[in-house]
Amino acid sequence: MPADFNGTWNLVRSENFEGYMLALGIDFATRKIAKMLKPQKVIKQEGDSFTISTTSTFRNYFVQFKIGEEFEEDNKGLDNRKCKSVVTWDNEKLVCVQTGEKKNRGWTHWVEGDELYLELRCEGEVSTQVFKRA
Ligand code: 1AG
Repeated sequence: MPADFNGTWNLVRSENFEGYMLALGIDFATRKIAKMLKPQKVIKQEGDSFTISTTSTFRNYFVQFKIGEEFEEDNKGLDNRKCKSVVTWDNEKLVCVQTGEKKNRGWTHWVEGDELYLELRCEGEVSTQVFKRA
């Protein structure tokens, strides 16, 4: 029985988002704004189909996928690079591999109690974001 990610989640803390953004080549001014943000995620899960919308006062990001089906991801409003992405289950965790110009790029989502975790990876950098149910 896979984990239930459905719901509205608010960022409560994050680690090394700066390092992750540096690995993606995000400019200084954008990093200064981005690291102050408290984004909200709304996740809709129906079986193996997901939509994840991340909103903030600065930028918004929307991604839609089915487990195991590769899709073109354009990271619009983030680093604007295109990737071929695929999300799979690793037990109760959602694991996304984002193949493109940047090595070792991807993310993992999991739920622990009332918290949603997002680990973001790019090259040698790992950032962790923690969200709580709204
Ligand atoms: C995300 O992906 C994407 C949203 O959660 C934020 C995560 C990383 C940001 C990526 C690169 C930084 C580039 C520019 C910074 C500018 C704005 C930050 C905006 C943050 C709110 C959108 C995982 C997601 C699954 O696909 O949850």
